[in-house]
Amino acid sequence: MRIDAITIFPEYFAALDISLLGKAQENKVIEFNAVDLRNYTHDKHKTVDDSPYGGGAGMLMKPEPWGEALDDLLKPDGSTVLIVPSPAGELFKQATAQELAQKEHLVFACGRYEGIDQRVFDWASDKAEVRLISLGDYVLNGGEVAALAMIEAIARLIPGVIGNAESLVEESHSDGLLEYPSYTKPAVWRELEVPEVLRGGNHAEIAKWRHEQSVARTKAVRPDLLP
Ligand code: JDQ
Repeated sequence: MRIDAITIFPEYFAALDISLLGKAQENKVIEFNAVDLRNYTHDKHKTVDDSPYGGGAGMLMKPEPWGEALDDLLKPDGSTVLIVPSPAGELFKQATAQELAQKEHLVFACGRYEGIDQRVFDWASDKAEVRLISLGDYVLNGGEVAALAMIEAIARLIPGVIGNAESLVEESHSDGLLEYPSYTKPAVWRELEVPEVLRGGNHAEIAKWRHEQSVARTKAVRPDLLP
């Protein structure tokens, strides 16, 4: 998979060179590229913002640099998915990550200020699949942090990115419940004991206990996830 991110802050994406995603890039399993939007400006001050028509506080990103960047990056065969992090988008879910992990080419359009001129997406919509996606119901300062979270959630589903493929199999069996509590050594730490059932070797009992813990936790903090 190839992933491009258009941004005025390409430094954010240095995080993708670390750990599992860094290894996946070295192994050519994913190719990642942060593109500086200011490279597509032509004035001395590399201007990317302007005031909004209709008034209102704050600035918007002007369309011309976005148009030139997308002219460069969108595949001519229409196979690119253009992802626009936005508080006004559909909610990003694990199912969204699974769907996007099947694609050949993703471009993230990371806005700043109050967002990007709407015509950029109207224009792109017959050259790419355009998806406005929200990371959650809170407001960030720009699209970069949301893009990083989405890229990590998507990339770890690509075969060869996660060392332990068993982790993914287990996740897919968790039925949309929250994780059960986990423990490692020592068996007693600061007078707190690891639950007895996990220390015996009864795997059926352990699976039953973990499922009950998952259901109880989900009921307590995320009842919306239960049927
Ligand atoms: C941008 C902003 C006021 C946008 C500019 C570009 N889930 C999620 N929260 N926030 C974002 C995504 C997000 C994404 C891109 C962004 C926020 N802002 C700031 C400020 C109104 C709209």
